Amino acid sequence: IPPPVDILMLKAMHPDVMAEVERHFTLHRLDTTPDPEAFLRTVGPRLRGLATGAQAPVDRALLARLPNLEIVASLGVGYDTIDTAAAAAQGVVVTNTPDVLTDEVADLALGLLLATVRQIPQADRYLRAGHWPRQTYPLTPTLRGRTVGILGLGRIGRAIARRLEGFGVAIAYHGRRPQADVPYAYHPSLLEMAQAVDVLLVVAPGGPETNGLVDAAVLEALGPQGLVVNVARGSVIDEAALIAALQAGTILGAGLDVFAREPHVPPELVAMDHVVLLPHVGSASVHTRAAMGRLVVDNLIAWFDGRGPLTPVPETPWTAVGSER
Ligand code: 8YV
Repeated sequence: IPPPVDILMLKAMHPDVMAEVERHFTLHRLDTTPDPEAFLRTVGPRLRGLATGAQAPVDRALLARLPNLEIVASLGVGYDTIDTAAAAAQGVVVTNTPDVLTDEVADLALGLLLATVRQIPQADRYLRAGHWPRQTYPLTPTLRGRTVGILGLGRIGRAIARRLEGFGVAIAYHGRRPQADVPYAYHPSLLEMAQAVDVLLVVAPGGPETNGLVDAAVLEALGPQGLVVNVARGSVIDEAALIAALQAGTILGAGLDVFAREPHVPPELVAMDHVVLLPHVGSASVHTRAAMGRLVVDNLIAWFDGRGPLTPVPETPWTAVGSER
């Protein structure tokens, strides 16, 4: 029987994920090792797999310390913190956890949109503060009559659009290319879409290609009734421009699940009452996080059983036969 495969974890993951990894492999934790430098020097060359949550970056420097690494199994659909080019160059396959979180994130996006436009958290705070007996809550803006523009019509964007169909709003989208099989209006330019809609729902992946895509001009084009909802990555929006637009009333409000420098949330946002702020909880239900964790472990098991990765990312295409345990 070959010795168990050595797997590295950068930070603690969900206890169930860690238990499952330990059931099949030898688990090493970088965050609890007293001398990470010495650990990487001595154990680094033995490590063949890496399991990670998206928060801990997997960069070129780290990959270089793991010369015999075969697979990075990442928890989450987004993998902008992983240097996939460096991984590909090193022959390392990267996997993410698509599909299993699509409906959960889409549900949250709709909840956040409704919370933002109808001021649900604000109304809750109003009631708890005891204001209701003195005065009814002020009338709110509405979703009625709006056109929602989806930035990034991928798996999650489509799931959001399907839900929006039930809400009776007009739907438009922007992405790199039009998609033949959807009935929604395609805008080749984000700026032009922003002019045509009054809700901008951000679902595009993070990374250099989308960095700061939603800038001051796009926000201004949304107009004074405009709402921004972001369930993707904080980096897709120019956060300073968003704060300025919210302060100036260039747009009406925002619902944000993600921020540029998590878990840091700019105090300017916290101070404003016309924004709804969530601590990156899009996929964070017990049910969905369990499914995501399962898929991380299943990717590792499949790979080391020689079956190849289950859900490799396109940047590290997998063609050869996987490694055997
Ligand atoms: C998680 C996410 O918060 O899937 C993603 O891209 O942002 C979330 O599901 C994160 O990946 C967990 O580490």
